Amino acid sequence: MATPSPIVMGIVNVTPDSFSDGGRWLDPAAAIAHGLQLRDDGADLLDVGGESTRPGAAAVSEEEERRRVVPVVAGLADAGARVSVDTMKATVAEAALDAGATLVNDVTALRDSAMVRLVADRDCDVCLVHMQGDPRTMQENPRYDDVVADVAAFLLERADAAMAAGVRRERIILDPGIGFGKTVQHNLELLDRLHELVALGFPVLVGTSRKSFLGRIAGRDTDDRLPGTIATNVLALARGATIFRVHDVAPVRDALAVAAATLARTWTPTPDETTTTSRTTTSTIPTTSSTKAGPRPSSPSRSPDSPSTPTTG
Ligand code: HH2
Repeated sequence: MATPSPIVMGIVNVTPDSFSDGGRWLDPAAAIAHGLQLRDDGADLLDVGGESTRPGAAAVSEEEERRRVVPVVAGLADAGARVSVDTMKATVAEAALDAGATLVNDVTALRDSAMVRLVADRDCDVCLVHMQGDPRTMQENPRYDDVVADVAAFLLERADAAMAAGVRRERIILDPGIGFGKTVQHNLELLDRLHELVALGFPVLVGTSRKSFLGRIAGRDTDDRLPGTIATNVLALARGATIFRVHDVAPVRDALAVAAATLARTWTPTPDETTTTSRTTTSTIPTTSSTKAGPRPSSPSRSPDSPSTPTTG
């Protein structure tokens, strides 16, 4: 099975309280400069959010969220960047689409009927994210029968509902919602069996960047979770994920390019090398589709006392 080349989504949080970079890009000019830096670092897409989804984050009014997000979306879109808006509110999504966003990233998977209508009417891309509960309560003892089967059933049901409301199939992206109502064990299970979600037939987005389960495993604080972020994104690529939502674009982009070349067993020399070598290649990384994904070796059985405490972030 072939999957498209990795698409890197750079995170632009215009919030005072996001779990890893809250307050750093609250000023619109700083947020736009940061987004453009991420684009220069290799982001294909910039995800602008004005409300933190971390457990315990303060609720944000529609007006305040629009005030944070719209100038940044407009500034990035005017500079030619491809922009998505990370919001649960239809009015914010609408204002962001008006300002130039082309993708709605909704961690509630279009729970609000106004959001479904908006996405169908505007014929924009949409990311449907799995979350158990809501951001305030989601980490309070999350439970599943089989986390992968439960998440797959939910995402398929939401995709069907969206299509029934007029959203075109090719507009839909699925996301298992790493950290959204999941224990460490749930996150690991979802990542290791990600190919089961890829098999649903929609592009899959993963968001592991700097999340707390990486810190729990490696014993690292938020700022020191890049190695775990890279490891999980590379593993997700090998299982067929297409879009990678990250804070640290440049290193993840490099890791994904090398991983994709390895999986495809082919690569494209940089322009410098083209002038000094006569090497020929059969595909372009990252713009062609040749990554191998799909069935993978069976994993070792988990010990019954694996970490299962709910995590945040
Ligand atoms: N994770 C976060 C926010 N939005 N969207 C998708 N599609 N997938 C994710 O995994 C995802 C997401 C949380 O990360 P971050 O934006 O860095 O933090 P915060 O919600 O605190 O702003």
